[in-house]
Amino acid sequence: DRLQEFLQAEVKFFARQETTSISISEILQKSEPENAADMCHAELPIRFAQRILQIEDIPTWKSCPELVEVHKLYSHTFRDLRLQDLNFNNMDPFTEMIQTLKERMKGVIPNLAMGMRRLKMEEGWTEAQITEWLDTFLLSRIGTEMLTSQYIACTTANIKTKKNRKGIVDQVCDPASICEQAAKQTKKVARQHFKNIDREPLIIVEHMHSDSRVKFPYVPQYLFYIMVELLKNSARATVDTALKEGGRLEDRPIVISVGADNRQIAIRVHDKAGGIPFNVADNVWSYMYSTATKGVDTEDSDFSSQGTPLAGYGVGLPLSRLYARYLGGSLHLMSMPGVGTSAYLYLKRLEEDAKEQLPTSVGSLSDPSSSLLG
Ligand code: W6P
Repeated sequence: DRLQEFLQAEVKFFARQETTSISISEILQKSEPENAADMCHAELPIRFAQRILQIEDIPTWKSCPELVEVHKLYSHTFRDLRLQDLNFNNMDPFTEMIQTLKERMKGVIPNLAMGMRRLKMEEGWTEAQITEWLDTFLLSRIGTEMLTSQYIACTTANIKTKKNRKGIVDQVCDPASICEQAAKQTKKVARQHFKNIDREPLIIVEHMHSDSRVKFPYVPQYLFYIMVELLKNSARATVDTALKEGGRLEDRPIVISVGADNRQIAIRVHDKAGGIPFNVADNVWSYMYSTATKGVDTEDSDFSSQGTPLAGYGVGLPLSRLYARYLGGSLHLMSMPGVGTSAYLYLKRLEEDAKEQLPTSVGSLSDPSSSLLG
């Protein structure tokens, strides 16, 4: 029908627009509901339209039911965004629409994971193709999730809202404290997983600046997610290795160090779990495996996924790396064969440096040099 045709043209039109990367400093400046709404209103249609075309860019997407489903969710959302006016005299309808679309988008990641599995099996997609496609798609999703979460948080601010918070951003985020919380969470998950056997790994957070702790403006939930994911991997490998090779868990402490200069925060998670086997190393950043489910003992896979909202799809590590990259940071793993593994997380410390890193173009699979946005 005509609305459908109109919307298809709109998708093409919006997908061609440039996205605007937002920095933490802009997020902080625009924390009044009207400003946060403006950002959503301006950015979301562009970003959703680009994802719709990224799906359509897969030649066989229509024969993949999971991709058809994601396409439907994104199209539905794009339509809502285009049909809903933003009226500052009554923001309720807009707020309701944002809340609805946030809810709707929750089913996207399991569908994408299943869809990619199908493309791998039926179309012979390679790991590298899948990783590239999902990195692009999910980096954008982190951004749209951030915008909608920030809007809702700014709109529903109340007395209970912690001071120093602006929406989802903590202006004095304390990385060492987040590391402590993540360690606590990981130990809890380990206890539940290993039942009554005493196999709780020792996790130490080194404080380099105990008197004047490092603080920086950041979204604490992103850092928490990354830290829990890294610690779960280290903890699991530590317990497995201690079982296999003998020795006490206390002799294999997982040590977290927090360092910083004026411009960046650095966090290292160091384990003595024997390193990452070379045949596994290539898969660490794959969405199709997780370090826990990659191995033979899939019955333990719930350990790696517990506490993450993306349970069971092995997306924890690659998604952690995307969260790091999203605001200009990076995540690296270094393995010492036979010894252990160090994860290095770097984050931008200055609010003007911590800027969204968004996908700029969608590389076509059939022609890597072509760009939908070029
Ligand atoms: C390991 C395997 C791994 C993956 C990710 C992070 C840390 C570790 N340690 O042995």
